[in-house]
Amino acid sequence: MSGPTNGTAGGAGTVARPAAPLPAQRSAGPVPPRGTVVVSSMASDAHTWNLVFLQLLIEELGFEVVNLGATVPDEMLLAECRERGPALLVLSSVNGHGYHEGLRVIRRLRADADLAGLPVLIGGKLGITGGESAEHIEELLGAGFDAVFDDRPEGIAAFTGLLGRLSERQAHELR
Ligand code: B12
Repeated sequence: MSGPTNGTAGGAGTVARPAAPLPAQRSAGPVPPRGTVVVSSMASDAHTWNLVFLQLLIEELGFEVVNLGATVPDEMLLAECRERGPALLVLSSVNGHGYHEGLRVIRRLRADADLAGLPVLIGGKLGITGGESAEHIEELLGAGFDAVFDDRPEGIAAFTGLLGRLSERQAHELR
């Protein structure tokens, strides 16, 4: 059989569909953003789709997102946070160094007079063995993270629930 089938507008594989508005477009109106969230990886991590995923998810929840991208050196991360004064910093790591890098970065953030009170979350594949150990998660929390999201299916729901309840003011009250 030749010729276009239903919905086919052009050559092979080109399918025309009515443009459905994205959820964010549907609610586009004079709704002020709920605050700025900085999303970042840490110095060793070259993965990027985790960051794109987080940006879209957090924007969907009504926040403005500044995505610093992959392999962000500590100094740059701290400088960006100082300059932008976000409501929240979300760190993502999937390459297996997240536990070690997370500890280093949160200690630097908490030692910085300007950033000691910034709410900071971390998540992803934080170790090399799948689920991170309870001891490591406790250590990350003890070093200053406000929440740690291990790579489990319920992690995204918990993260979304937490951000869904936050306004900028509430984010500052996390600590
Ligand atoms: C694509 C890819 C790469 C590409 C990345 C390209 C790019 N532009 O991003 C390249 C080839 C560069 C790469 C390199 C490496 N990779 Co790689 N990579 C992958 C792969 C196949 C897909 C990752 C991806 O894009 N997923 C899609 C995104 C949307 O999902 P995600 O990253 O899994 O993130 C999800 C969750 O982790 C979670 N999440 C992430 N961050 C956060 C943060 C918060 C707050 C929350 C709530 C949730 C959350 O939400 C996301 C959506 O569900 C995975 C294997 C896999 N199938 O997952 C390996 C994988 C991540 N890579 C791995 C490794 C080991 C490496 C290397 C070290 C390999 C090497 N020896 O060189 C290097 C590291 C380079 C570096 N310096 O970081 C391992 C990590 C092992 C671990 N942590 O246990 C994986 C899991 C493969 C494996 N099974 O061994 N990689």
